[in-house]
Amino acid sequence: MSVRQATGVLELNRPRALNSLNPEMIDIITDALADWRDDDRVTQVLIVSNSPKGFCAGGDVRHARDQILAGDETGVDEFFRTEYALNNGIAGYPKPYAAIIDGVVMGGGLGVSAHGSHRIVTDKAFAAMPEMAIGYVTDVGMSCLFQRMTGTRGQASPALATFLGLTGYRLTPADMLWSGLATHHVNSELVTALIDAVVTDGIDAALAEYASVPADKSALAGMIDDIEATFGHDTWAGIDAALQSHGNPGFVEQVRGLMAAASPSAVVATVELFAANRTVADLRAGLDNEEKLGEVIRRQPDFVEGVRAVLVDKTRDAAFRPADTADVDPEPYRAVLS
Ligand code: QUE
Repeated sequence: MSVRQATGVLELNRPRALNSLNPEMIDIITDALADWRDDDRVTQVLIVSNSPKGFCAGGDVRHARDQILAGDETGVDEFFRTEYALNNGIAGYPKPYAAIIDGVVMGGGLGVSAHGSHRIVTDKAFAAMPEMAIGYVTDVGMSCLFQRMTGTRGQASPALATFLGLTGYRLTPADMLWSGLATHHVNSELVTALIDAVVTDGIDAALAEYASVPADKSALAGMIDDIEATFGHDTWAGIDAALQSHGNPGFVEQVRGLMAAASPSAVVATVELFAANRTVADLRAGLDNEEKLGEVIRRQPDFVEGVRAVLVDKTRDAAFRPADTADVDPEPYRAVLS
């Protein structure tokens, strides 16, 4: 973290773990934003990655798993509480907050970028919320924000939001601009020049000079009719039934493929979360729902098992229990949501 002229610059720099956010990084970002909020010498904030491999892979869920295995569930609760407080602070930040995403951004990485005023993606960027594979729920405010984004499409879609959370679909730069996850696109080779221009000229002037239109069209835009026809339900049972009777087998096959490694409990819980967060008053209330549901789901075996299979052993052979969504009771999840 540094101040360059009037820009507070946050640099994610834990390349060996693809910048996954640990408690120390969350604290450093939180404290820097608090300092700069009332410092008249700082007029804007920029968050970037020092790693050529990407922006940020998510929260440090391996560490969270180790803590749970050591019996410290409440320590993990505290980590997620501070992370979600940071997400909310970014959404309400009184100064421009710009993220430059030049590679992968997932999970917690979206939490420290998507809530900002400027989400700049390069041609190398891609985004996903892959929590279903680790037995966790869509979080860091995205179960709320996804449902409210309008993008160049000009219209919010709760069905699209639920699709993104349940499938972990990888959005391309064109998908991100269309859906509203991104606000601007810049060619990857121009990132260093863009950062210098942000510092010397300000974010908006720099973007007026460097922003461009991505080469590809949004594939997600071509899927929206299928998504609206199937994912606009308040329960997994409703979505599953719509998929079973849907007239486009190619789309259904794509969805089943994307969800093949999903935790059944995580899927059922996440649909309940999206339904609850469709109507919450603000992001903070949406994060409260994620926080409460997260505390329940992290105490079920799928989280430890999913993180093991995806990130520790990397065998992708998670044995989730229950193994079928039909055997998951949504009631304990509903009970903590408001
Ligand atoms: C779901 C997640 C995460 C994930 C994969 C998922 C996540 C996370 C990482 C990750 C990726 C590469 C690393 C690393 C962590 O992957 O939160 O240390 O090198 O941090 O399916 O939520």
